[in-house]
Amino acid sequence: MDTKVLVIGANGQLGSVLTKELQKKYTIENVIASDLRQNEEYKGIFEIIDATNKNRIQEVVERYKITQIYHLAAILSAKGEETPLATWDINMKTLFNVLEVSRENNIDKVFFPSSIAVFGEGAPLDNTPDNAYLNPATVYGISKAAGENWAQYYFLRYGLDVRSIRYPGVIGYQSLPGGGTTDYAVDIYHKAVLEEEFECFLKQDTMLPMIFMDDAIRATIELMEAPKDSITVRTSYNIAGISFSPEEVVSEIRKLYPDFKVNYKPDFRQEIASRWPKSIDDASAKKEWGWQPRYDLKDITEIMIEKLQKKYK
Ligand code: AKB
Repeated sequence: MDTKVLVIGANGQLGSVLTKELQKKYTIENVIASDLRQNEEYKGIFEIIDATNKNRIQEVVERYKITQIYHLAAILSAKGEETPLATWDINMKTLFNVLEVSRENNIDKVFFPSSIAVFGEGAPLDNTPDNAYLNPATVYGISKAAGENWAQYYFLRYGLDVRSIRYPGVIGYQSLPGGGTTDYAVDIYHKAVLEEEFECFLKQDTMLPMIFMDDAIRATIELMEAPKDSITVRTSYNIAGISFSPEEVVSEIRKLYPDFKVNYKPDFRQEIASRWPKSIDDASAKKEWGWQPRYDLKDITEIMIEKLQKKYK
């Protein structure tokens, strides 16, 4: 039987890029993109799905005989703090709907993205291991930590093959993030290329784990392709790209834009960032499914600037 993929949250930062990569892999007819709103620019099959509505997910799964679901819809760390209870409801309800529809329809594989936001003060800040203590301080982090455990529960209890990665901040030129604490690391490149001043909501020395979009997408597909019995972590895998602080990105950018100006105005997102790891230990992902990042800060900066220069020309 053909692999038929449903991507929920396909208009988002990761979803919009992942969907195209999945189309390359499985062909355009075998990938169904979905989100709350139609994406006029999208080339391929698109369905409007509000993932809080289980029946709607069921309809699409039945109609296209879906075999894999990537559930990318969620409210992120900074945005989630505006409405904590609504964020919990949305992040959990959508996950339960996906897990239940997947169980009821014998879906082959499910992808659930987790995040470095699952870590809090109880975890070491440097080289944080997969199995560190989880006491997240944002509602987004709490929902991801709970989600990871539910992913494992569905695997152990029902044999549902749910796979998950804890993403660091994702940096790409193709799409914009929305509502995250790591978003500055994308916005800063847009401002540099537009030759505008950048106001940074984190302190200059705030080190956070980040990953280039191409690495993040490749990691996702590699994990989903890995043989089932090579996967021992059924909560979520740490993956690391690189770690850097705002002042380090600024100094890379200034190699190309020497007059680039930045003001540091830390806000509530500084509090969130200061509880997150500075760097991640991803030894299990490397050992079990061969994960290896390819891009460092210099590569990322060169590619971001080159691509955004073309975009804004
Ligand atoms: C956020 O900043 O909330 C996200 C994440 C690290 O999960 N980018």
